[in-house]
Amino acid sequence: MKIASADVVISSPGRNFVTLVLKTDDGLVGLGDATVNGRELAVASYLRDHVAPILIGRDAHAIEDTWQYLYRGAYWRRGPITMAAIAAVDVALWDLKAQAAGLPLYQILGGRSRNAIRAYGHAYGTDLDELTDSVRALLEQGFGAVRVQVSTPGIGGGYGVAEAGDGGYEPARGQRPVEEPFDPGRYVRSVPAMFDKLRNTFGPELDLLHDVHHRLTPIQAARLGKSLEGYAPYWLEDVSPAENQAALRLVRQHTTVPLATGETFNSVFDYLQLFADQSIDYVRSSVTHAGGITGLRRILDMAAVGQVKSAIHGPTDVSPVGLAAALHLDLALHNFGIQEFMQHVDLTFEVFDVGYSFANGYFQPGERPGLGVSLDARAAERFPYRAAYLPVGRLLDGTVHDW
Ligand code: KDG
Ligand code: MG
Repeated sequence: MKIASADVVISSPGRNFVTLVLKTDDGLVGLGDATVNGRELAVASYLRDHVAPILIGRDAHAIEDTWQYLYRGAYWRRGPITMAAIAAVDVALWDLKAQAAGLPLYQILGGRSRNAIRAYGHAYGTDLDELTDSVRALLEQGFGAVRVQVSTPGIGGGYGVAEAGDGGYEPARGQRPVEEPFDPGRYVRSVPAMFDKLRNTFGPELDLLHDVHHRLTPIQAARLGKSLEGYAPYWLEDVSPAENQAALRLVRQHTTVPLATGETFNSVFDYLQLFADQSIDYVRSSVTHAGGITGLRRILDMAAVGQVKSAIHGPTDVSPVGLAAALHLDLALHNFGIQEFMQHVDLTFEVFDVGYSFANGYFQPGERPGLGVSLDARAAERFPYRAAYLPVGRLLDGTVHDW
């Protein structure tokens, strides 16, 4: 089974996606997600101009060899664009291998380790009443774990919160980055009030997650963690800028609140210190941004040694192809924790036909051979690329802030 063609499809059914389409000489089609939010065209060029030409004629079964060939062979290792491109090739090859075997991908990855995949949804509000209604709506869909974000009083907006009339939260919005104000002091004071309201309303059973989105210094994060312990959060995510791994050691020394990080990481090397120090509980990398199934499995096997669990990144900027890959891995992994589910809009499914399903808080990857996802190239043409950028945070004095 040889790779006969490699094409890149950029489409925007609701938001931008970059999809690699690999075809084999015996007529199979494999898909990989290469979407890097706000930098889509860079990874599309990397694939089209530098990777596609050297894939043609290669053995489609040689997944590990192709991963190493692209990773080591480029000389310039790691980085979000390189690793998303490698991820797309890797996932498309796993898709092909499983289709060639006539099996759903999770079977090739070792088979089922659990009956179903527990997922958390996103709730948000511009105030606590709106947030409470949003949590209630997710409970009605069967979620037992919910990420909760609320606007900071006196500041407004905020990470993970849609303004009225936005039609749902989408982090990349704007032909230029939207600039959003942030005040760490007010924010750190407001989060315990949010947890207090939600625990009083929904009781102790509901798993509540909160994403700080890299915005605190280590000591601010430590104080936030301590102030939330009585509310038993499921986790605090990305409490401080993720590239400073030592920061999390400091946070860990001060609080027993579980910590999650890694959605911006792309390699096992990003986690070395975190694992050695035992300073995190959950790995947040996506299949799409961490070198595919091959790259992410390397990270998660290392995580397992320290009882660290998976929490694969699943925002809307991970396409249905990237989400399907995550679900097959989730079902097969032993150290699975939870899967993020930020729901794609209906328009997205005019381009992607998916075999996975969600009911009562749990996913199934489905039994179709391979990933179980197909792409309608004709439909994709109806949704051309639209520039959309992630927001930039600014402190109240105008300084650009971590976001
Ligand atoms: O592209 C950025 C998004 O993926 C990010 O804002 C989502 O933080 C995020 C999450 O936890 O899903
Ligand atoms: Mg996050």
